Amino acid sequence: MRLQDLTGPEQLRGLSTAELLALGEEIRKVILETVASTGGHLAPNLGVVELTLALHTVFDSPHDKILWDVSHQAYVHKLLTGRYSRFHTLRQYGGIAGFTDPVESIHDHFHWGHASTSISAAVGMAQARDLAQEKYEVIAVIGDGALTGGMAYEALDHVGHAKTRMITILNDNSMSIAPNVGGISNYLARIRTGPSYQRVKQDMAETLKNIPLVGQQAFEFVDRLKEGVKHLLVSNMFFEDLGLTYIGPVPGHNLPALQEALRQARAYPGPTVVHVVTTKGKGVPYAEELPDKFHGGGPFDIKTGKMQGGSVTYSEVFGNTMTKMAQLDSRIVAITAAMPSGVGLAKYAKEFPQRYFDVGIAEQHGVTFASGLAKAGMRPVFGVYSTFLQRAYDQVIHDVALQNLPVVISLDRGGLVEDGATHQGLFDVTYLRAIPRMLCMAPKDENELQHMLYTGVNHTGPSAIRYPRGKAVGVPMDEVLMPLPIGKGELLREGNDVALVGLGTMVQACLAAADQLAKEGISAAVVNPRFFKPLDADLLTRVGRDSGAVVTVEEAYLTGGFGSAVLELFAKAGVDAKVKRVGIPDEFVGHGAPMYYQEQYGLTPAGVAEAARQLVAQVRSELDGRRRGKARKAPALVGDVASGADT
Ligand SMILES: Cc1ncc(C[n+]2csc(CCOP(=O)(O)OP(=O)(O)O)c2C)c(N)n1
Repeated sequence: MRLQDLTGPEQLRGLSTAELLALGEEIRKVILETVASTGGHLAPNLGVVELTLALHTVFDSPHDKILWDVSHQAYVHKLLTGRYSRFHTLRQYGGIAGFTDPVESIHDHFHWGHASTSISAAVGMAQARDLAQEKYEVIAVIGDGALTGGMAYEALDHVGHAKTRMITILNDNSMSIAPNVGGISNYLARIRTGPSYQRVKQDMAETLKNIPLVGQQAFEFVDRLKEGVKHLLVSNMFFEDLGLTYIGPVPGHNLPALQEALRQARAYPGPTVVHVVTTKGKGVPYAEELPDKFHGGGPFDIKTGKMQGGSVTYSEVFGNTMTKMAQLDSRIVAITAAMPSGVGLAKYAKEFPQRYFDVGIAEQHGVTFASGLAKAGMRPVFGVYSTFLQRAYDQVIHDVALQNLPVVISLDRGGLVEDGATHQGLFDVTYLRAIPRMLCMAPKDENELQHMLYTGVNHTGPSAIRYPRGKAVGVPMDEVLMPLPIGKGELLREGNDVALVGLGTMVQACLAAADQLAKEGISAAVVNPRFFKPLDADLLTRVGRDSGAVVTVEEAYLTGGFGSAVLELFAKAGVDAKVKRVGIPDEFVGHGAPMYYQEQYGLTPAGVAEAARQLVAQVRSELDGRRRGKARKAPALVGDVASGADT
């Protein structure tokens, strides 16, 4: 059976072990070739080839429900469930998603990309099944990294208590993105390296030398495996005391052993945990060697694994500034929730191991842990992706802002990202600016980012800085870090027909739009607000009054966002100006290169120029109308202008 002929997992069930393993090798090849050209999650998927084959041969998807935690490791599942022909479009605009998505397949049950949710959702489905007196299996597949997230424990606590029939597969490769951390991780390591697992692994390796097998030999082989797997049922205090039956550890690249363990789990009436030991990056030497680097990322050279280098990124500037600040100030400490490389803290971690904390995939704990550090005199900086901070919203409000503690939250990936709706950093402006006392900043370039970080750590209360993914602007960097005046923006360009106010890096689009408009005889002011809380009321009301037409631009949701803040300010100050807001409307934004969405939503120089043109035309025509006495005296118009760019 070739992958191209496979239309669904039901076809797998008649295949021999040798045929399935051959299919597995083809899957590895397809994933490697595709991810090398599209980017994506390589190592996690290479590690679950045999596990996914076992799941789809023992269970009957979609009748049985397989839920992938995070779901970045679901490429094999996608290939086995009829998506081979479109797989080359992985993560491209309009193509196959990088995560599971029910819109894409009946074999996918959730469109998610945040960690530690699968056991909660699985126990919910299992309880619903029981209430409806239906019969199917619910299986949550969760990595040891995702098992560091608190919600996974809340769910296990519930499962053990509810005694609901469901299977949790713990895919233990000892890695989160970086090497996994924490007490539970150490506990799993002790099981993996314990004598009983080592013996079983050895026995099975010997047995497997006999593959491919036929006839009587094959039966004997399976019998021996069953014997072997029986020894796997070692007592496991942690899971068993919670009320779950533990099976494992199972060698995760041994297909018959996996199948046997899954069958055993299926035969149990109550909740079970199957502990599977896998190798992240399995089968591709450079991915096995550097599973961290090949966890997820951009395209690379398939022969060497070399990724393209490039200009400096905002994450690197964050990391470099942290190092610089830590050298000057012994109170500086850095926190990450399992993303040391992603947020740019890897180098800092080497230089300041004592003042660096990887808390695991535990954003909630990370924020409250920071509050403790701040309370006791430190200046904690939590480097976190915008989308993952959503997890810790109450902790930011209740444990940091309400306590008025000097915690800096540095939000990377604020704005559009390739990964799609699960990972877009588009809510942060809205959710941060709603919090009293929160100082909210967005830099126009990397030089401003370093000064904002310095401003944050020297501020007496909570602060947040949001900046986008990827390449910085490429401006020269000041040697000396300086605190910025709180709540003060900068007027970058004078102009009296319209004011363009871009939040963060949208300032760059506004500057380019102003150049274009100047050629057309429209004089545009450009404002860098720097702070989206507090706003620079003096500057914004002045440009509003001077031009009577303001375009706000933000790579964030319009609902309650920066443009809304400007409208609130103008309403309060009685500024008679038309405001047109350019940003993301009230819908989820899919996967694919951010530039496609920037174009769609008008977040480009051309889009901003067009919004300004329309606004200026409207202001001029109303003025003309009034002059000609055709219009009745218009009431002061403060608010949105109906337009395509502001829906
Ligand atoms: C709430 C949250 N924080 C951070 C991440 C980023 N992230 C994606 S996968 C991953 C590591 C997951 O490790 P594990 O569950 O062991 O899966 P593996 O990739 O090792 O198979 C992390 C930290 C996330 N998806 N969700």
